[in-house]
Amino acid sequence: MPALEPGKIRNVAVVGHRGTGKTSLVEALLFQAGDVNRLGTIEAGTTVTDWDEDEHKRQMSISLSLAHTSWQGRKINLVDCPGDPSFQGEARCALRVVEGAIVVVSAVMGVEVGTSRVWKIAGDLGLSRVVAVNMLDRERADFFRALEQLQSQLSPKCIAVHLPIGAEHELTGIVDVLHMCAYTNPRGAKEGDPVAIPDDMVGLAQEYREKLLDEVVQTDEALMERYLEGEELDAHALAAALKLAVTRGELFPVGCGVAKDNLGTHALLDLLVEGVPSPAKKGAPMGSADADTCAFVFKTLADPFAGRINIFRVVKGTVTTESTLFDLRERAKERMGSLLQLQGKTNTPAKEFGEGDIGAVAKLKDVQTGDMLLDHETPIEVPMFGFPEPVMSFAITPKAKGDEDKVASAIRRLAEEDPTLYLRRDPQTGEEILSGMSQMHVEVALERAKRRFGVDVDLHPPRVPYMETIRGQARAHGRYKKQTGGRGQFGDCHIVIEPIEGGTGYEFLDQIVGGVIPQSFRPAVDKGIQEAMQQGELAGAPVQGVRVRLVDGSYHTVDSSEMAFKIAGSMAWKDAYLAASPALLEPIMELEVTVPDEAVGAVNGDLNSRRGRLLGMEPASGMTTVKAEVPMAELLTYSQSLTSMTGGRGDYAMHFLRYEEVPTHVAQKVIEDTRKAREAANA
Ligand SMILES: Nc1nc2c(ncn2[C@@H]2O[C@H](COP(=O)(O)OP(=O)(O)O)[C@@H](O)[C@H]2O)c(=O)[nH]1
Ligand SMILES: [Mg+2]
Repeated sequence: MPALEPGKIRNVAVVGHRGTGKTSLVEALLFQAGDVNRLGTIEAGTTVTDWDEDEHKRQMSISLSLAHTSWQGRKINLVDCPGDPSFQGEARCALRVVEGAIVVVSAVMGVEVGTSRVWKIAGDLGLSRVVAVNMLDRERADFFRALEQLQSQLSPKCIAVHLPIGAEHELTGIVDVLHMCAYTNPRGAKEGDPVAIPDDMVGLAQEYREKLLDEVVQTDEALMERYLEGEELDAHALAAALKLAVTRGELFPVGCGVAKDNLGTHALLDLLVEGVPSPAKKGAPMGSADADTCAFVFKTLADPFAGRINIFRVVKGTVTTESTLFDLRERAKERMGSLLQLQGKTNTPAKEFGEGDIGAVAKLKDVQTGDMLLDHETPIEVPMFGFPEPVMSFAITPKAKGDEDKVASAIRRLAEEDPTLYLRRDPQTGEEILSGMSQMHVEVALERAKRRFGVDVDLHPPRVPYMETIRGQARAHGRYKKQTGGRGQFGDCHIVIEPIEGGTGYEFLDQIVGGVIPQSFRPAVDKGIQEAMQQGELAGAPVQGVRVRLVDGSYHTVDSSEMAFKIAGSMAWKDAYLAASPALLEPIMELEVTVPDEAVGAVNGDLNSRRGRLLGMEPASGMTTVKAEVPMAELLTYSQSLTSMTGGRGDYAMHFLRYEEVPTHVAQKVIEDTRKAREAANA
């Protein structure tokens, strides 16, 4: 079978707030189109796209997962994305390679933090968006209230194309106002052919069809003329105009249903085919490459059986099992010999993937997420994912001593699969720091490391990387003298230390006149001071922002040595440092918290108690973003607090701003704690 033409493909990411039914919806779409015979459930762990052990255990999606189906002769690639902010890196990967997104919202909850977040990302990428209002069967579900929220909070151009018949437990089906028909099949069964709209729904259906028409014709002048001349527009003409408007991001069709019971999937599949652009219509999402064949790897996964699998989107040309492509990052050639078609965890061998299609390949050596594969070696621009910065950091230590290297290499492998996971060694505290999007994110990664690579680690809050500096000037004398028979030791120096404007760095000025210390020993003084500065006298933190002037000293022709001057330097340093008003510095973070309006008071009060300084607040339709500067030391456990203050509806990001002096009463405690820890270590 030859590769599909791009016009016959739809690439759609299924995104939204967590728990809105995305995975259930993908399952239902596959069921409706005949790809699975039984509707799997989250509870039983039997869905196609939540196939991972961790996903079953937590009953939520953790990794993006690929599925595909065919409807009206089109191949629809569905990328089921996790909604939890911990795993938003996955959704960002998926959104890079699709033309369209189904944004799933709950008919009970309406627009949530995760909805707004992903709406914005998809909008920035210029993606066509369809909204699916799910869970119409739940108590307090209200399609029309959700619709209003979509219009006021996301875009006034969210326009209903499907309507519920009844509500909550009296829901009996849905109406498709694009085709003016209805679906009223029994719960959980496959939806059959459309039926006539029930009598008591005809009026409402007509009202919404008019609204739809009004919106659509506004985007198309020719159609507008025909419409104003009183011409009856058929579903075909309407769909064509709708698709154009959706492609250009001028309209956002809103459908509805009950994913868990396979209600609304027939009309939604129709909408994906008729209303969402194909790769041919929209052009490659990552720009065009000056190559005949080009594929972009947007996810690497470690399959327990097939080994490493890379999921890619064909940007240009056709990728076949005969293709040998060049990896731009690795600057190495790879043969695409083991192409796979993925359906959740099930993979079947494939011969080729045409332009615009999404496929997978096993057995590549070094290819990873974010790589571009080309048929020639000329560099081209590779799109950036724009991953969010990690917000939670933990210090990790292996449970078994001596496992450090094994742990680091296991976690590095995981980080290749998940670019929102970072492992680094803090040069200051010496700790291995693992950072991610949340505590859960880091914990999931460690569970995987344990299962796959057999490494077991403990997590601790990381130590805050304090710094020390001086506020004043001081002069001190350091003299090291040991003359007890045989060759002795003699070093003697006078130094002046003072703050450097700007508060960073270190300078050493040699101001010795008349050779009172020979040239050859002066660097030793510098060295001794620099070593001593690694552990400041206040809290054992490195000292920065100091200029040292070596101004005077003396020496002994026989007993002086580099070692003696090093020690003399460090002795002078200690005295000078304590006399120069030393100060403790802490990292200050810029924090951006997005919460429902009603939680703003609690969040601000809490930030206040964390020594935060409010920078501003930006309300945006029901959600407010609070910006503040907060010391890192106060944010080590922020995510748990935010979750409890907002019932899980809050979202935050932070990044390092600068170092600042720790207020006296707090500094005293840090200094005291350090002293106790040192004593305990020495005891
Ligand atoms: N009542 C009801 N429950 C649903 C519906 N769709 C999904 N669920 C349930 O909602 C929960 C979250 O579903 P899931 O598909 O994992 O949501 P996701 O996080 O968006 O992928 C699960 O317990 C599902 O069984 C629906 O239409 N109605
Ligand atoms: Mg899911």
